[in-house]
Amino acid sequence: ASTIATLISGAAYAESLTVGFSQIGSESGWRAAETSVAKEQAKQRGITLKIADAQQKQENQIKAVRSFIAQGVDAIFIAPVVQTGWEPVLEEAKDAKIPVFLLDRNITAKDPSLYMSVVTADNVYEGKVAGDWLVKEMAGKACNVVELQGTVGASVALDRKKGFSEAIAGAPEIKIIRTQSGDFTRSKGKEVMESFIKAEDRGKNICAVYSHNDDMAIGAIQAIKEAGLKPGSDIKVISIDAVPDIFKAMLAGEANLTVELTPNMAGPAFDALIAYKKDGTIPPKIIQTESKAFGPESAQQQIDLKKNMGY
Ligand code: GYE
Repeated sequence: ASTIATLISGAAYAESLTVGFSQIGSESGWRAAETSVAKEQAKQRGITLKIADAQQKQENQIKAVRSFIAQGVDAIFIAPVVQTGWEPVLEEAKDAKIPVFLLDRNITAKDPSLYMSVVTADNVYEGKVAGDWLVKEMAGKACNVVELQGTVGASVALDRKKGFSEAIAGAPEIKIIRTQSGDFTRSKGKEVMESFIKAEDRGKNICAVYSHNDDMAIGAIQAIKEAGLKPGSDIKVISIDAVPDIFKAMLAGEANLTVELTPNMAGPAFDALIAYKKDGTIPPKIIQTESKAFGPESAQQQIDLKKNMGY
């Protein structure tokens, strides 16, 4: 009975909460899903969620956070587009005693008390999983890799690069021959891949593309096909997120591996916030989500599973 009473009072408490969420934009399928899952998770708990779309700009995010402070929200969620430059506005939130949760990307702040927790995957590990797969797949054969990086200055881009580089460090036959940002979008991924193909003997000198997200990989697949090569075999395609479209590409034999990232970043943050507001429970600094690799053999199952995950 006491559990039920706690649940009810927790739910009743949540109903009085208003959270402001400064979202980056909708550059990828994963991010669009994160936004819809956030709405869904808020609704389930009776929380009022206000979302501001920053259209990829940190200055818009800072404005949104200031406006949430002025509105006196109970908490602020930020998906920080880049990792630096947050201190001043976070000081303002702290002065206003509004707890801040970071979703899916991290920041570099000297004072960790500027935010309560970050809900994120281990992004270095994600890159490592991708690199380990390629090392195993090549089994000692040479492989020239081109890399599509995420948004310049984003923690996830730096981490995913680092993890992959670490994984291939012990395999000198695997080399990153070109690397450039495709800003996490399909169109940029395609454009950058086209330039890689042009520069590398019409793509014949490329053995694999490692993309920091699935959307850029999908753009790259298009570029590979237009160059008359077969993605998935002539050029292997490895990426991160596990959005339904990359599994569709796997079913067509055009992609090889993705590392899953849950779009439910808001749910754990809401739960931590409710516990904190109720009795002062301090959540862990990092609330870490799982990372699992999937290949073509699980593609259909993953497409079915993702149907009710905001995609
Ligand atoms: O992988 C990518 C997105 O920050 C973890 O941002 C997130 C990344 C995600 O746009 O698709």
